Amino acid sequence: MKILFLLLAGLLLAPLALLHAAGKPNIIFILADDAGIGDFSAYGCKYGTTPNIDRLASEGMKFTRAYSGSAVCAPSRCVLMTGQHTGHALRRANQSKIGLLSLPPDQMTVARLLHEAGYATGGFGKWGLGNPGSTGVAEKQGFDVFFGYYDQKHAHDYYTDHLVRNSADVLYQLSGKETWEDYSHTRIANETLKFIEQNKDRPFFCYAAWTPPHGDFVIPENPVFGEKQWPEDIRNYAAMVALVDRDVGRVLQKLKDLGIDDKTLVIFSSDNGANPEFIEPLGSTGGLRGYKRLLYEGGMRTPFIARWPGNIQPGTTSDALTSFMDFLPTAADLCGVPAPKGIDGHSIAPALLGKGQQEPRESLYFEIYEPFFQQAVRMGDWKGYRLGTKAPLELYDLKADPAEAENIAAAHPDIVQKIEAIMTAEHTPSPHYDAPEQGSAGGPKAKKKASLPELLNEEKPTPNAKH
Ligand SMILES: [Ca+2]
Repeated sequence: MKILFLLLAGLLLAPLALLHAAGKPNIIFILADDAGIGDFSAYGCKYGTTPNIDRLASEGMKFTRAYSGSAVCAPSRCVLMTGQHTGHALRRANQSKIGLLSLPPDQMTVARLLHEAGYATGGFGKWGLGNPGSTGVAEKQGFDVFFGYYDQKHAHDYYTDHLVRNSADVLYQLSGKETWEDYSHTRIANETLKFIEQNKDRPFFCYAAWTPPHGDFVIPENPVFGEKQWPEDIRNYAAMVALVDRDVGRVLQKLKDLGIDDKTLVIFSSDNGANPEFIEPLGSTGGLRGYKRLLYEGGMRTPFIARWPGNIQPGTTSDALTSFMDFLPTAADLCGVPAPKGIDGHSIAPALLGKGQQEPRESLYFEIYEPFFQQAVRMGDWKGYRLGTKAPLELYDLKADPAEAENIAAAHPDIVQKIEAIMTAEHTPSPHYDAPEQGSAGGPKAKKKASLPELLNEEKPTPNAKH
């Protein structure tokens, strides 16, 4: 009887233990909000250093041709969670004709997939894919726990009197002063570390969707950039990037302290490109054209670094063409479960681990309905961009012209035709947005934005882009 009991107990415990025994990693995805590729020294930052993120790169793999899911928050996060690109995904702008769109109850997400594979799942920071009361809340989308902001507007407030845990408000007595204790990121980073510690003995997925350096541009103290003669927003933004880096360091230290370094894949990235006000003073878009909301490179080319000691070769670089849609199938691959049907991404585990054959990628497709309908395709070194569906396609050779300065469409009608065909094939109509032919529009807020000529006039592309 005793032996039978031990056998049964062993069988019950086996799946969790086996996951680690088989080399299936904990997965920590740290997502900065609105940070540009030029904000990080691993990608050539001009104004400061991010030593902990540099360490991720020197101990792991840095991707040089990685893209976020979109050029604004909600669609980018939707792509990350669902593995579908923005031609198929529910969220294709922050807003829609009918307001906020919540993920439906039957949505497959990376959190649900990992949860069903036996992982503990926790999210910390900004969710943005369903507010409390909707079907889209994180705890109905595969997370055991989500702590932070469910609502994107709420996430602007760093000195808030409440955060949200699994749809319930967590109330705080604020001191009325701008202290680290009252600063929301302090609470969110601490909860991130606590989750890692609590789940150290079992496989876990930690989605650290931290809110800095997204505005409001406020921080309790600014020892690094406080003396700079920059406008306050610029100084604070730079300090918020440094804060993200500091807390990447805290996560790495925690993994070391817990002895789970070699069981843990850490990925660092940002959800979309930088805002235009940080281009000139800081070079936050890394010399690329465009910025947040535009499907030029500066709006969506993203830092993407992955570290898994003993499994990812340290100090390596990958030029694999990848975007956030690849995260779900990669996670599925690493934990040994089949990727769901109906997704657009593919696993980049072969590139990460240097094992097997990485499936080549012909092209990446993007669309966005904010502030105007735009489409973009990356195909090899080619980049096609189109405003609306009627405007002529702009074509750039990113190898020769990384800043997308010279439109060479007229010289390459065959490439233009190929890219237009991809745009037609990958776009599916959505009932939640105005028809692309109308040239706009992610809902009432987006319609109040500046016109595109005004937006483009703010651009200051520089010809010496390296990424
Ligand atoms: Ca964002």
